[in-house]
Amino acid sequence: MAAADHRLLALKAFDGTKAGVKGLVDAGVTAVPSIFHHQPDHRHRHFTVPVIDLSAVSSGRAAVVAQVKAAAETVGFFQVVNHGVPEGAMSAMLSAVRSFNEEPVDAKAPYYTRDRGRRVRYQSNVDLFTSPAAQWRDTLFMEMPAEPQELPAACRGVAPEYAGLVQERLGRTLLGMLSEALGLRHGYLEEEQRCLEGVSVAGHYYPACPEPELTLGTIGHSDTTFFTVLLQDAVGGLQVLVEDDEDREQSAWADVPPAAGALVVNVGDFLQLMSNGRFKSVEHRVVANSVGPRVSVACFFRPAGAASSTRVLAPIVSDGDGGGARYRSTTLQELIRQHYRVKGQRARHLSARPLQALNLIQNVSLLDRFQINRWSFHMLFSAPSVPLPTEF
Ligand SMILES: O=C(O)CCC(=O)C(=O)O
Repeated sequence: MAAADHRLLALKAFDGTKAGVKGLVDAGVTAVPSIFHHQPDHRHRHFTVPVIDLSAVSSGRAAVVAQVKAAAETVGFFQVVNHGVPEGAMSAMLSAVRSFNEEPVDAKAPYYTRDRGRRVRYQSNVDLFTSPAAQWRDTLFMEMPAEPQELPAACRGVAPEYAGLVQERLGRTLLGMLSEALGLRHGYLEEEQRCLEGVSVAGHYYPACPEPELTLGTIGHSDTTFFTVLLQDAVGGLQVLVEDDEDREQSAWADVPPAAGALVVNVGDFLQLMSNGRFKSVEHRVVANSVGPRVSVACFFRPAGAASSTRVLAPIVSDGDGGGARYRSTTLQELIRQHYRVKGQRARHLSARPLQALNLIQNVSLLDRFQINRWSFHMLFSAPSVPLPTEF
């Protein structure tokens, strides 16, 4: 039997258990199955992702906006403390995701699905059958607002409340500051651009891994969002790709260590495009760990509603140098299609020609594809079009 057929059988067998990576660990695996093997990428550097204290907003708003602006324009990531989301809600959310994942397989199986029409989906690896290598992680994905009966009991009371707090208390404050950082009026991104109206929650569960150097918890990617708010427990493993402006080949992964009470914020692709490249949507990943489980909860802010895929996104400000539009207008649908194309290309090149391809492919971001007046990477990404996932 050809290797590809073997792999497909292994993927189907894994998916058919509906038990995810947690099921493998519970079954006592001591070696990471080959479907999870990734090419190693050990480029690492020290870099301190800024921690911004939002309690200072009332006394010194301009200084806090300046910190948010500096982080959004450079590394694209920052942590916030004193953000208004109570620690009790954060720890309840982490516990709910952990409890759900640690329920018996029979209790979780009804939620295990690849049906993109379902607003609540439990699965291991959304791109299991299209990605060259699977990731050591299971995810419970919940689109908000969700009816209580749609949600697993462990998350029923907790997830909607947590998502609402992140949206109302932190999201609104952040969008106000990001608007001001672009020289726009405070309410612009929320009211004119509707960047706060759609939120979905991904509860990730990363079981302890017997051979962490062979796999990844989450492959390097940027987010198809306006912005993302991430809650992580104390285990660690999140890394951000820090680029060297002088020499992009020197880019390397830097840890985003858990900080007590903090939430991690990152700019997504949509905001990079709308900000005309002033704000950066940066690649990040999660390394696998022999310690675990690790639990994290991402709140993704992206357009909501039935018509969202045809919504057109366009630059709303001049670029930082007073120039015109750096990106062409595009629909959300097209951005997401490209997101998957770039992700697939990158992963395939990495597994074929690791080092040479690493430099070439990792220097290309999704939004390079939409740039105007710059050399386009069209030839590199002229792969056939992929079906459009509704989940990102
Ligand atoms: O688990 C994490 O820390 C990161 C998850 C992530 O990157 C994502 O959900 O897009």
